[in-house]
Amino acid sequence: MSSSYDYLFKIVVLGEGAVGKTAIVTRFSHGFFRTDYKTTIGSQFAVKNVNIPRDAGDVTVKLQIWDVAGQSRFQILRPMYYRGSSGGLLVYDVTRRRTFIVLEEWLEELHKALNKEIPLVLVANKTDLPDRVVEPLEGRDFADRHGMPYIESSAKTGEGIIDIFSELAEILVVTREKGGNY
Ligand code: G3D
Ligand code: MG
Repeated sequence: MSSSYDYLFKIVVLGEGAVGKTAIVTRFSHGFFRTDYKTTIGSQFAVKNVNIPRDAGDVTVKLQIWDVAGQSRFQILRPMYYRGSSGGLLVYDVTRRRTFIVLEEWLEELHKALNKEIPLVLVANKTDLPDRVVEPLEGRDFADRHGMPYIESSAKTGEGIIDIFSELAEILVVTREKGGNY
């Protein structure tokens, strides 16, 4: 694993319990996933580099991905994990409407903790399952209203998983290049 990089970003993964947050991060990080020493209070992180193509050559982005526990009993601790994050994933399960409905609450919790908005990607997960109830149009509409990209994924088949992280890394690099302070 390369230790050199051009940018380092902390990413938080948000969404209800069992939407597939851990499965997405595990799939993306291919075994580099590890359990944090704070596992007992429900958080893990993974580290992975992503290369962003640029005219002057690839830019290497190191992502430190925090997989925060979704259960409500951890709610009081989550703001601590949000601190210092540059971007995030907002994940729902397309087979459970409730996980889509509560997205606004996740956004609110994040913004309250950070006192600012950060780039996010909306992730519609479990698209491999036949019993889908939240349609692509609904997800796209939510993403458009909040100015974030919409990506469909399956941690099971791998669909969309790389796209999620390269899209977010690209946005973060562009923001940083423009002089943003994320
Ligand atoms: P969480 O971290 O958001 O709480 P997990 O969710 O990653 O633990 O996933 C919850 C359950 O959903 C797991 O099932 C996991 O295997 C499954 N899952 C996650 N992503 C997908 C997906 O894209 N497709 C399908 N079919 N299943 C998925 P178990 O049974 O292990 O609890
Ligand atoms: Mg999990």
